[in-house]
Amino acid sequence: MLKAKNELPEDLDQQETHEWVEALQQIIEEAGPDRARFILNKLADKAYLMGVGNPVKLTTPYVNTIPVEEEVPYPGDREIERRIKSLCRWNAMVMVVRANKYDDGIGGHISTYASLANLTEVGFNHFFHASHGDQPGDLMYFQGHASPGVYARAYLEGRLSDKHLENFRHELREDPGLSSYPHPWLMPGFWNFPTVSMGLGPINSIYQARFMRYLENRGLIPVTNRKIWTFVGDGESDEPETLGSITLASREKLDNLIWVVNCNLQRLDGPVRGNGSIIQELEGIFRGAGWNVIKVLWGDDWDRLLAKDASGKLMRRMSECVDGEYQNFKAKGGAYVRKEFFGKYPELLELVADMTDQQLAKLRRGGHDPSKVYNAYKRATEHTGQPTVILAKTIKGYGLGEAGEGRNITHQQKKLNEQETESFRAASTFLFRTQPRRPCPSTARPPIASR
Ligand SMILES: Cc1ncc(C[n+]2csc(CCOP(=O)(O)OP(=O)(O)O)c2C)c(N)n1
Repeated sequence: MLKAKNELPEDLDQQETHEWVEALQQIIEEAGPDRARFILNKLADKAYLMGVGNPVKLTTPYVNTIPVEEEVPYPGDREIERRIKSLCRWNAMVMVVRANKYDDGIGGHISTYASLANLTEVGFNHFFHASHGDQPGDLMYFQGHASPGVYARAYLEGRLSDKHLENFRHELREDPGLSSYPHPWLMPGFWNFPTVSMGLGPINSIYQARFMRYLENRGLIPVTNRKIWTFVGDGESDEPETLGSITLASREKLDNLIWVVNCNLQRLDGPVRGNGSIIQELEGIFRGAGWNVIKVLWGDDWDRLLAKDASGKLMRRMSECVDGEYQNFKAKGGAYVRKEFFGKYPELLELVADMTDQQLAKLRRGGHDPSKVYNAYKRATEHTGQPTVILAKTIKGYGLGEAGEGRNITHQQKKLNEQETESFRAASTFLFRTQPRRPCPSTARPPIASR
């Protein structure tokens, strides 16, 4: 059998390890983290000179970057926001399914937005600024094939009509339609940038942030707190354009730039890194390039387990599993998670002895937890001197249940049968239409084009 790439070395002398860790703890308690950092750097230099190689890792353990004690409470109304998000996910899904029902092969994507919904909704509700007063507004680069979700949000805001949604991917019809992917020429006043050719959004966002700094520094535009937000797919990070200019962003200290990598661990036709970890790989790359890195991997239901993890085995297990295994955990249910994830160490089985299989299956990934995402965005917007990348772990096809959560076919999903649609509805909690159909507004002048 193939050996998993993340397998950690065994601790050959636990007593000795314990003494070193205790010594470090003592330094932090008595002299603070700066002193601890100094000593660790000194040790790393010494080790290098003594032929140990470079023992310093660019990656951190496979847990959230922001400790629970440092989180702020979520400021929004979770219930209302959950309803809005559910409606967006549902409307995005039916928009694509409906288009393909009446026009077989018209295309579109369901699962990308299903994984992204929480990441964009927390942003829309709390962080993204439209232009108003002196604030020129943030600039947005969205994952292109998540466009149905952005349309669904605009529909709830009253910016798009029923006809727009019915004519998804039919913008040349007489009635107003919606372009498949973001493009400001096709939908002026709606999309800021064209993004679907993977890699072009990310690299252009760096140039955009750089150019805006250039203009600010020369007094050509006012200095504001305007941000450039870029949503990137983890598969997209393999495009040479995506990572090609990231050192420019850190060299120029572009703290007006925030990237959110939607790490659903899948690309078009399979895992992004089946036998490795895309999140850890990206963390090393971005940290090495001088970016501020924030990992959002686990939802709050894991906090209780991590707090009880006296043996450290939970963190170890989290770090040693590879992405292919994580996809299996999502696709194969709670009993499988108990056996294959927690079952590796007796201490972990004990840790979840009071939980049902259903509860285990529902343990959330960080990218689907509004509070974890809120805290990451808050940190990112307050961070100075560096660009920030948020690595958010999500599930492709979140809410699709049997129809596709964490399955490799998910990307191409455009149709759902009745049973699959019902299970999505149950997961979404709210129905597509809670109100009678509105009459469609006049189509003579699409509202989107006039904004
Ligand atoms: C340059 C380029 N090559 C291929 C495609 C076709 N394509 C659309 S989505 C996709 C996979 C995207 O995977 P990922 O970036 O991980 O995003 P996800 O949908 O999984 O969130 C591909 C290959 C494209 N849009 N652009």
